[in-house]
Formats: sequence, C-alpha cells, structure tokens
Amino acid sequence: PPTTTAPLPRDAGSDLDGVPLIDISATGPGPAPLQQAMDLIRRHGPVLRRRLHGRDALFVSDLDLVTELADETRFAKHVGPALQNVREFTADGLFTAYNDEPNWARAHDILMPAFALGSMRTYHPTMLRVARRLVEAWDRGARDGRPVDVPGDMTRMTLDTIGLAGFGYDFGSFERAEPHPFIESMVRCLEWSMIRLSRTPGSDHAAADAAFRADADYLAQVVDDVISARADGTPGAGPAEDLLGLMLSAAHPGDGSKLDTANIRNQVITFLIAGHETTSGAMSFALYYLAKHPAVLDLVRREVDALWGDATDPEPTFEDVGRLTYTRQVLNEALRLWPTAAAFGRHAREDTLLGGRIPLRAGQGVTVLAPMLHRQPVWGDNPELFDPSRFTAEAEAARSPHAFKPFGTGERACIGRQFALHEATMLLGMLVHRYRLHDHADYRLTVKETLTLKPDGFTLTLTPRTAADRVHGALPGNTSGAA
Ligand code: HEM
Ligand code: LEH
Repeated sequence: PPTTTAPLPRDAGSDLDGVPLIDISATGPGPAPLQQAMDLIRRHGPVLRRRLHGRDALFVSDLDLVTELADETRFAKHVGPALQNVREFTADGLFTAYNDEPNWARAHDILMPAFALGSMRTYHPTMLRVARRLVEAWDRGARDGRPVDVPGDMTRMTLDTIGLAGFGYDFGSFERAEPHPFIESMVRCLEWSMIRLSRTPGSDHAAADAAFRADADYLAQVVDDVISARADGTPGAGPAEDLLGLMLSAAHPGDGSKLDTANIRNQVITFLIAGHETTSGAMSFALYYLAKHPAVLDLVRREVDALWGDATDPEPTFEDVGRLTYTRQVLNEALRLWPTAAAFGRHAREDTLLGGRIPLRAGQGVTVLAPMLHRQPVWGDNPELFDPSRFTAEAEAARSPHAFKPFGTGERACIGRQFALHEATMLLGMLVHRYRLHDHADYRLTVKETLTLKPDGFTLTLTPRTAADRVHGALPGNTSGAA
C-alpha cells in the first residue's frame, strides 16, 4: 500500500486517558493529510490525538469506538475544520449544513423521496445514456490503441449524469478534451479547502484566497445558468420531476414550507459536487483492482455474460443492475480499501467519556477515518488483500454494520448512496462485458487527495471482447476466495 515517505513524528507523550498524542506541526499535514493520518494510525493504533500548531484533533478507527460514535442518541454529525472550509462555497447546502439549521431538515425531508431506491428507476435511462457516451469514447480509444484516462473519464461520466438526471443540464464533458471548467474550479475549491488546513498562524494567503473566491463565484455562476435555464422553460432544460423541479416546487411534507432561492443555489452546487466527485473515484479504484486481479475480473465477466451473453450493445435494465451482485461486491470491496469520502466528523451531544475513558466536551469534534476502520481486525488477518467475497450476503450478515462506513452514519449519512451504487454498478458491468482491460503501464497506485480520494494518473488500454471470449450462460458460481 502507498505510504508517505517522510519520517513520521514520534508520540509526544499521552494524556491521562492513554491516547497517543502526535505533534505534526514540524511537517504539517502536507498534500495528503488523509493518508498521513492513515500512517499515524498504522503506527500508533486506531485512536490518537494529532496536534497541529497547538490544536488537537482526535482520530478514531477502532470498531468499538466507531460503534459508540454511531449512537445517534449520544453523538451527531460534526462540521469540522475541513467542512467549514467547504462551507465557504456550499454554505447551508445539505452536506455542510449544521444539524440545527432549519434548511437542513427542510431540504432533507423534501429531497429524501427522490433518493429512495425506487427513484433510481427514474434516473436509470439517463444514467444509461451517459454510460453510452463513455463507451463511445472508450471504443475510439480501443480502436486507436490509445490509453484512456480512467479517473478523467469517470469524472466526465458522473458529472454529465448528475447534471442531466438532477437538473436537466448537459455538461457535454465527452466533447471536451479538457475537463469542464466547472470541474477545474471545483477541484481547486476542494484543494483550497484541504490546503487551508495546513496554514501556519500569521502567514499571508491573500492571493490563494482571492483565487478561491474567483473559483467559488464561477461555480455559483454556472449554477445560476442551470437554474435560469429551467426558470425560462428553455427547451431541453429537462423535466420538472428531477431534483431541481422538486426544489423549485415541492413543499415540505410536514409544515408546507419551501426552499428559498439562496438555499436552492447552495443545494445545486452541493449536488453537482457531491453527486459526481466521490462516485468517479470509487469506479476508478474498482477498475484499478479489476485490472490487478484477473480471477476477480473473471468472476465479474461470468456474471455479466450470464446476463447479456454475446449482445454487442446490451440494454441493461433497471432490474439487471440489481442482479449484478458480484459486481456490487467488487465496488464495496474497492470502497472498503479506498472509501473516497475517507473521513467524517462526529461530536458528543453532551459532555461524555468515549469508550468510558476519553473525555469529550459537548460539541467537540472527532474524526472517523474510514480507510483504517476498514482495515481493523474484524476484517481478518490480511485486511490489505482485495477480496470481494468479504461482501457476500452471509459475510455481511455475520459482521457488525459499523465495520463498513463509506457512506457515513446516521441521519446525516449519504443521501446519494443508491444513486452512486446504481450508476457505478451498471457502468462497471457494461465495461467488463465490453472490453478486455490492459494494465499497459504496470500502474503503481498513488492516491491523490482533493479532500476526496482518486487514483492518480491511472490509465488503461482496451481491446473489444469477442464472442469467443465470453463464457456462454455461465453462472457466477462460488464467489468466495476470489482474490
Ligand atoms: C453525505 C460518501 C455519493 C450526496 C455523505 C457522507 C459520506 C458520503 C461519507 C457523510 C458525510 C458526513 O458525515 O460529514 C459518499 C460516497 C459516494 C457518495 C463514498 C460515492 C461512492 C453521493 C452522490 C450524491 C451524494 C452520488 C448525490 C447525488 C451527498 C449529500 C450528503 C452526503 C447531499 C449530505 C447528506 C446530509 O447531510 O443530509 N456522502 N457519497 N453523495 N452525500 Fe455522499
Ligand atoms: O475536519 C475534519 N477532520 C480533520 C481534518 C481531516 C481532513 C484530516 C480535522 O482537522 O479535525 C472532519 C471531516 C473531514 C471530512 C473530509 C472528507 C470530505 C469528503 C467530501 C465528500 C463530499 N461528498 C461527496 C459525495 N457525498 C459527499
């Protein structure tokens, strides 16, 4: 696994509660703060205090402690330093709203039905249409023997999907050689949110902050275009039953209140970002593991071949996606090793002792670091091994539900989970059915952090699969011990 090469700071001593205290002020969090925190936990254990310029942050990956933190009667979501920075451009949108801001519950209650599993049936045709854009682009890559930029193209696909499915807005990402400017600005805003965490007190960041403000203003401007395309009734601006239609028209099921214009804008920015960034990383990691694990790839092939046989252009149905159970296991296993939204904050509702020994004041933040939770002993003695059989129904039923938290926890957990899983499972199935994947560059995983995680510089070459390649009518069979 990738680790940072810089020597790690030593334990600077521990408080009375026995939690190791690590001062990282000498180096700062660097360009990969999440992987640095993973390294600290590997070295010092699954609960530690990280000190940066006199500010202490508690990191937790221990299963029993995470189980406690998931208790909604004692703990709630914490909008910590990272999300406070994101709030500078998403304000009271769902993801960065404080628990007690009225717009959180209002927007949550209005939008929830649009994210229930059944609603995915509505988005399915759009997801398929955009998946086909990616397939066309990859067909051209295959024909020309040109490597495809995996995370770049996954991002093109997920952005076009949330734009069209959520807002009837077409980013047309596959017609652009470079990422859409919205993506470039958004990535810089996320980077700013992350880098800002390592600032030393007293230093001057006026230029970076001005550049950030320009990017944030541009995001807001794109969103105003998206909204006004709808308000003007511009032809092709999309059906009224999508997320934007719901936000513009729906009244709260309880008190009849509606979302105001400023909040709708914050929600659209939030959904355009949240709706694509992490899903594209998840699909990229899944493809990385498939390219590196031929036995697993073979089991996915059997599953998709059993469903779509030799069809050159299968028409995956909504129900088909539910049948791709092993493909879903692969995605879960990729999200175990690299949960693309790697951390979430919790705080105590009242002064309390975590694990009966770690004092926490009401409102004090704790960061749950999912990649290390996902490597705890509950995952067996070889947690670094990629093995989708960890996610059979039986294996899941036998394991604590708190051992796997890629979508966060409680009422502030990810609203887009089903959306992401439907989109990603369908696309992975389609790609494995259509192409042989070649790890032409003998890619070595390096993980880029822009608050979220992505494999950096990952490319593949492709050749079309032929009928002779396909296992006729094969059943997925025994999916255990697949790695
Ligand atoms: C919240 C992960 C896809 C929209 C969250 C949280 C996590 C997460 C961990 C909780 C954050 C916290 O507690 O601070 C992921 C992952 C995804 C994904 C790993 C893909 C693999 C999506 C998609 C959408 C979305 C596709 C929208 C279409 C949101 C929103 C919230 C959220 C709006 C805030 C919910 C609230 O607080 O009410 N996500 N997400 N996410 N996610 Fe996702
Ligand atoms: O701020 C937090 N913790 C630490 C810093 C940490 C970055 C090492 C601190 O200083 O106390 C707690 C919250 C960290 C969250 C970072 C991940 C954000 C991921 C954004 C994903 C948004 N999304 C997309 C789809 N659904 C949600």
